[in-house]
Amino acid sequence: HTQLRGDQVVVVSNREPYIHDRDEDRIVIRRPASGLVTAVEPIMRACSGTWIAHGSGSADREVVDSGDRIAVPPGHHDYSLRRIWLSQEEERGYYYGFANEGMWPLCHVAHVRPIFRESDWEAYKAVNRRFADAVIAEARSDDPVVLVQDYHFALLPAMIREKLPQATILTFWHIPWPNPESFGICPWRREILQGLLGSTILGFHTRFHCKNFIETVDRFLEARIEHEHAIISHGDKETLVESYPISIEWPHPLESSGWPSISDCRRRIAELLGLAGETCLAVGVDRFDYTKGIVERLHAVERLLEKRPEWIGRFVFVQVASPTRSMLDEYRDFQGLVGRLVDRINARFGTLEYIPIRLLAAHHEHRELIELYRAANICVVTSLHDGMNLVCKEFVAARDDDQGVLVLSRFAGASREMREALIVNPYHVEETADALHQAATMSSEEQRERMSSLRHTVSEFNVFRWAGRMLSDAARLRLRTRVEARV
Ligand code: ADQ
Repeated sequence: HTQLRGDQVVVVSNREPYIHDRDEDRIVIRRPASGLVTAVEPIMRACSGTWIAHGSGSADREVVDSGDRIAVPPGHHDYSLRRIWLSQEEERGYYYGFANEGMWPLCHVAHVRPIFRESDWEAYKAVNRRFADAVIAEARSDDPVVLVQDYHFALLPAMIREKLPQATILTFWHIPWPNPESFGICPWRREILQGLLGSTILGFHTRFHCKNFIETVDRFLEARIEHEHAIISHGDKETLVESYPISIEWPHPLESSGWPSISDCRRRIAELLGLAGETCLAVGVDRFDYTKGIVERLHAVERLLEKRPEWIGRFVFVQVASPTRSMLDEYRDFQGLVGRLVDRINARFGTLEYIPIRLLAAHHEHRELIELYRAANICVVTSLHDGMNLVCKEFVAARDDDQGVLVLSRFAGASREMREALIVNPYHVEETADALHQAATMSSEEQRERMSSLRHTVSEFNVFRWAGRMLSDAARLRLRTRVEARV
């Protein structure tokens, strides 16, 4: 990040990296289950700057100073977190409404119909305006570097650009971008595209999403597109559309303090879940979201037990799912549906001693997830559509023994890089069930070959590389703007 030394970096995201909650007379600090925070926090720790986010914890207001700021991480104080307070109404319209009932299903094309309410759109615009005002108030110069995160803030880049024309605005879209036909159903498609084109750089995880975005602009806006360099000119402004596959920290921050041995992890998890000695353990870790393919993977487990009864009593699948967006019917209904499906499969194949599927519907600490990843024989990621997916990378990072098999959906951005996984179409139950069997019977040599190659990829293309590439592109464009201004 040295190329931006001396420049001010401001991050905007909906979710905060640290949440302060009141637990009777104590304040507890939580880290949210979010791929975005996992990915962006290391940059902020390295650059020290300001992170602007929605203050959502019950004790958040008690710990900030009069500027609504707090130095984080707790005990380290590397950068400053500025909290924006949203009313319930704002949160309902902007976050639950437009962002999560409109944009999220719109971009994931996961057969959940997006809902577009005029009132949600109004709230979305108003909240984007509030965050833009906060960025402008934080700016100490006319050209800060602003990192805008995700689909909650599609309008923010143009709003910032209007007041700070010299700012370098890097917008990263953490979810997929659909094709023009799919995106075109959004009533405010033009406003959203124009908002995003306020960015200096617009990043997606894959080239495929970049291509979809460029085609969407081509279809709905008057813009000049230089296909060769992926540059869109709209008005007098240029936006570079580029792919930056996100990743995780490597080495893992918990690794330095020494991980418990694989056999200890295995013993503890076996004890916790009452597993028999020879059990093949498969795990899934997700937010409890309908795009993650949890139902499809349960069907695959059921099919495995049905077509290969030798696994009954010896194959256990653990699904860790942290409840998310539970305010929305779609999410509550989905949690209910998964619960009923698990009960049905367990009733069909389970006995007093054997429970084939364990659903742990709760947020887990990172070290608990590491323990589970290290205890598992198989990690199952079957997203129906996923920008990237970090769980598969976390699993690989946790396996310094070069063992364990990854079953990965071809519809997760990660499948483009992680070729040595067993790649499946999650909609194809038979294929996924067969992949589970293949994983469960894979020789230790083959596991080692695949896993060491995956580990090489993730260690090489880690989150520092993601941030580094984006920031060095930003530095290059800043330099060019300065040179051009002099001419
Ligand atoms: P998410 O949809 O949140 O992220 P993902 O990339 O898998 O998906 O990240 C989830 C994170 O939450 C992981 O770090 C995981 O460990 C953690 N997590 C999940 N379940 C948990 C639980 N029960 N308890 C504790 N932690 C849990 C969005 C996009 C992705 C993209 C990321 C980053 O949807 O496609 O990879 O942003 O860009």
